[in-house]
Amino acid sequence: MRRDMLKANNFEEDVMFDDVGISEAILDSYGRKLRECLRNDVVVVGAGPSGMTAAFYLASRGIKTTIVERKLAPGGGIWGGGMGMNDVVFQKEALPILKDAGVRAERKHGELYVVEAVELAAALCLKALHAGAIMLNLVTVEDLCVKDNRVRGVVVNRTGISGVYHVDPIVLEARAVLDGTGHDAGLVHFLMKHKLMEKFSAANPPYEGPMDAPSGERFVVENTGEVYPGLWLSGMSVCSTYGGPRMGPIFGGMLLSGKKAAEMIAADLRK
Ligand code: 48F
Repeated sequence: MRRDMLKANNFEEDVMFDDVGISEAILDSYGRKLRECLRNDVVVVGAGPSGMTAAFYLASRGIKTTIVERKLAPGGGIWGGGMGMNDVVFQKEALPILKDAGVRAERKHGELYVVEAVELAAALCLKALHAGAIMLNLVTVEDLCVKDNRVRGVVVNRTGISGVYHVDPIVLEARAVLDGTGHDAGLVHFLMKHKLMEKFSAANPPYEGPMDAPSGERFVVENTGEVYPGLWLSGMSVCSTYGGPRMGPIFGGMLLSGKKAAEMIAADLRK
């Protein structure tokens, strides 16, 4: 019967798929993928430079890692470089990570290297996926699971539904959750709203400091770590949480912070 239908649609006889078959392939594959993401070692929230770097190094160690990204395209703040000029800058300390990711860096000004933003976003994403991380894009983390004073997973909903319709979310369990949500420090805000981070309140929310690239680059790496049992920070969420300076389109600190977060989480999971 299916063959008759294909003929009726003027397909060649050896074409063995139809329109519903395409949908079935997606449902079967996505269903398996989503089920796989229900129980994780690590959920990385945010597919920006720090989150994808962390996911790459975590998955490379065989750690079961899911990346949740609310937007359609992973990459966060990488794509537009500085003011829409799609190049980004690195300091030499980040070169080994660029090498691991297979990204080309051109020496430019003194100690600074310039990298094509689009190449960087694409490479970090591909590396994380090929290392074994699973990416759920178009999925928004709208809360955290906390039990016995420890973060134990994330509460997710489909972007477009989240915050718009009264539709309940589902949960992805994790032994560690990484807040790679960038300037938002979104997961820290969830803990603040639940009054689980006493130093913050609605009147005194976490917020990043003004621009100072050299200090910000140091700050972000130094302060990468666990902010609450089970919740880790990388990238701009570090500065946003602890009031560190922002740094604009220099990305070494983001990658170094992502790698450091991966190493710290891996060590913690081994305990
Ligand atoms: O902002 P973003 O690129 O974070 P990052 O890794 O890097 C910061 C730099 O891009 C740049 C900078 C460098 O000097 O200052 O800004 O710290 O990426 C954060 C990602 O998290 C996603 C968001 O869409 C973005 O892609 N995100 C934010 N909140 C959520 C989220 C959420 N609640 N659920 C899922 N994804």
